Amino acid sequence: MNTLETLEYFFVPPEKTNAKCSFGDFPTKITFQDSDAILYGIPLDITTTFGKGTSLGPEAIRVTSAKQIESFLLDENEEIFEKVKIYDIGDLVLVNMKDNNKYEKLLKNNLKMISNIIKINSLIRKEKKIPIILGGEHTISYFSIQSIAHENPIIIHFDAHRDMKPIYDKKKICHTTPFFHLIDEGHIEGKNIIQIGIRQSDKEENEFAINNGVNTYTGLDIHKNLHHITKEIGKLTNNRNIYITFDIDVYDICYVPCTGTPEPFGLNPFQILEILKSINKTALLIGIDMVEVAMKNSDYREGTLATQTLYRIFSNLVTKLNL
Ligand SMILES: [Mn+2]
Repeated sequence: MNTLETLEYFFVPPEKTNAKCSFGDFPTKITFQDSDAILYGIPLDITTTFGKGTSLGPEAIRVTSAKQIESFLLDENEEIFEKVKIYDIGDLVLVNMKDNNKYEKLLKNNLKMISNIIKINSLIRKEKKIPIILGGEHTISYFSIQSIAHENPIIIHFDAHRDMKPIYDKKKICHTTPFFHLIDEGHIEGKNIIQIGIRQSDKEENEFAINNGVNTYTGLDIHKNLHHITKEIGKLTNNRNIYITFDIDVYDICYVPCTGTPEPFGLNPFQILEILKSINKTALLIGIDMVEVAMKNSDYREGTLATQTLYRIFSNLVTKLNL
């Protein structure tokens, strides 16, 4: 089996997902071989505790990217599908309630399914391509970041929340715990994480972050000192591999009506754009997850916001080295 055949085993193809279309629906069809980035969805909504709806995240992003949003970025004068050739491989197969009548069994089986991210991303990186994951809840980053940890990246974590609890709701691996375990198990050092837009954390998480040297820029810091912060981000990302984990709730509550735990005092799209532009041009993008995107009552706004954010990441970050 070649790499594509091995990968396809894990996925439902894009046309068979709820969206019934590929990400972007770009005019030129990209083959796996010619692609720079491999995109896949994980419609996971199992450990979320407050609002539900992240299982519809990949659908919201695929539909808006294919049917609503131009792939030409007016403000960047750039055609995205010419800059980054994206191959959409579909949605990761998950187990559903119909096959697992007990919640504990459902949780265990789905954690097993998403642990395949490590193998999937390793295969993608071996082909020198960039994995792009559409979530789905933030739990997936625990596996995705492990898969690229040996490449010594700096993790740029956009979020309203630290997600550094050791355990939550009796669950060790869930949507509020990935960054605690990534540090605690030695996958990533705190100094190699930049948390941006944070405004919710309990006392223990905050102490854990400080004690481990996590670089933190709160929502308020960004509101007051964006210019200074962008300079620091430029320095921190000099000559580094970059992995972006983007929780849509980094945006202010007024932009994200569907995600599970929206918070006030958040960022606006122009601030996000300034921060993306400040990432050093010597840095190389090696992976992305766009998580906690949700949809309720056909409200596609978060799909739109997530797609536009992904396009700005592709436009502003270096995705291949000119060797
Ligand atoms: Mn969050």
